[in-house]
Amino acid sequence: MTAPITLYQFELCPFCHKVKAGLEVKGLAYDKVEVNPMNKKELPPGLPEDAPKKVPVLRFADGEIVYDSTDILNALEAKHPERPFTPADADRKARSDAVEAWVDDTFAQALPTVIYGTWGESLKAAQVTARTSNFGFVQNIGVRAGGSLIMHQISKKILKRNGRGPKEGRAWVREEVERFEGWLGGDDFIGGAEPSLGDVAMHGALTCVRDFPIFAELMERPVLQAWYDRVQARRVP
Ligand SMILES: N[C@@H](CCC(=O)N[C@@H](CS)C(=O)NCC(=O)O)C(=O)O
Repeated sequence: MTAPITLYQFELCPFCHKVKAGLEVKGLAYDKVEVNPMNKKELPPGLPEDAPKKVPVLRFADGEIVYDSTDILNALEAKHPERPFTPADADRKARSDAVEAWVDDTFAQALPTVIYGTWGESLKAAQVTARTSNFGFVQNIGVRAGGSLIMHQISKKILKRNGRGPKEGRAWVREEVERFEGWLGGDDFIGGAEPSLGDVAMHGALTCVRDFPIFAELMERPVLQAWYDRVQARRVP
């Protein structure tokens, strides 16, 4: 059966995983359409002319089309107020919003370096893309090989731009995770007793790398793992 909500995505896009985490914390059913990163022809008609040709894009049950993960999550909260992820407390809300912004501006920027940083990771990325996409044979090979090769180069550039050596992606992500654990303090969630937008964003971003070596490494951290499992338990896939 077709679900009323459709997410247009790349399987290895942290911003798309943020949206999936938001939908699942709210217990909403949705369909996924894997977009070809080379031509993006699967993006839905009705996307505003001036919208960047990027994913995620979400089509809501009422037909409204929203792009940009932060705008999508805010629209989701407005249209589906059940299981809210906006803390009632103003300080908590400010912290949650700051964590969400940090996920976009810093954490998600570091992630390509642990998805495509080594040839082994790039190969894994090609496998994940092949498993989740429904492109034709030739397109599939192009996306897998070409995409991974391009992203491997991009990953090196990101590291350089951030003053890191070519093999320092995992160390960088570990440092960022330490920062997140600090913000969590001893609480169950960034939102306090309930998951907030910040928890949703970080959980989504981490789920994006669950098939990669960095994930197992990070899950050896008791604080992060306990928090990850707590948010996971709130997600209804
Ligand atoms: N600010 C946007 C960022 C979205 C974004 O950068 N998406 C990437 C994939 S992770 C994309 O679609 N890139 C395709 C391109 O730039 O051609 C959001 O939060 O949704």
